[in-house]
Amino acid sequence: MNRMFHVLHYDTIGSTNDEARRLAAEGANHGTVVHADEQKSGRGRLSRAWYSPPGNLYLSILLRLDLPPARCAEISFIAAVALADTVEQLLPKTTEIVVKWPNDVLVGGGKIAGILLESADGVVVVGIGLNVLHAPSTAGYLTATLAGSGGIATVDGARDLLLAAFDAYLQTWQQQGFQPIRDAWLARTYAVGTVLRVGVQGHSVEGSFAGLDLDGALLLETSDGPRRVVAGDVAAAG
Ligand code: BT5
Repeated sequence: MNRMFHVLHYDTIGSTNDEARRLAAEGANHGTVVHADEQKSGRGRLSRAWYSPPGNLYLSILLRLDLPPARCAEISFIAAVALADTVEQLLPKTTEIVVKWPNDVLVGGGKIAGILLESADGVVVVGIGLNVLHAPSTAGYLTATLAGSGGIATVDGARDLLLAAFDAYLQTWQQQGFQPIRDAWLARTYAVGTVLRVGVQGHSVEGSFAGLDLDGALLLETSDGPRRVVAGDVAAAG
């Protein structure tokens, strides 16, 4: 087990992010990890639900980083590249693994993991769900699991790989800043020029992918000129 983290294990929980935030309010240390076998009210972004039956990985990492709020988003890219590395280690070498802005990891085009970053009172909680055995079948939306993609993985094995990768990227980030994380993320995402459709506050913006800004914002080249997107969902690529 990784030295940086102190893992608290729960059988069933509402949401690991809620428990991590509760523990943070009680003064829990940097590096506390809440890991649950199952969540009854797992959350995605924007109050969406996260399908959380037993058999997958659900955890939240509590970080005390003394970070200006504007830099918090960088942590979700640390989580994304750590997840992508973890998945890569557990799947056949030829598997297509792509990170999708802002916080998804796709295997063969299906969403295998999600990241929910929350921050309050100097604490950042990094919630991560990784599908090991189960994924929801959702109309018009591809999902993936490690087992269904040819992987051999236990939940605890995936957790330990993920925490080790997260720790390594976190250290790199603390020593060298966002640049190497941004580079690692860019190496795993769409080619520059790929046409993306992005949902931004209820409407759709289309443009070609032009990279990631220095703060993690998505850069698009649209028919109206360059555009920065700080929050939204990439709906389609190709
Ligand atoms: C996310 O939200 O992708 C963030 C998910 C974070 C879940 C972790 S689990 C541990 C921690 N504790 C929590 O309570 N949450 C975190 P978003 O980008 O909004 O995507 C949510 C959408 O993904 C849903 O609306 C569904 O369409 C889809 N979805 C739900 N469950 C899924 C699953 N297990 N696998 C793939 N897609 C899923």
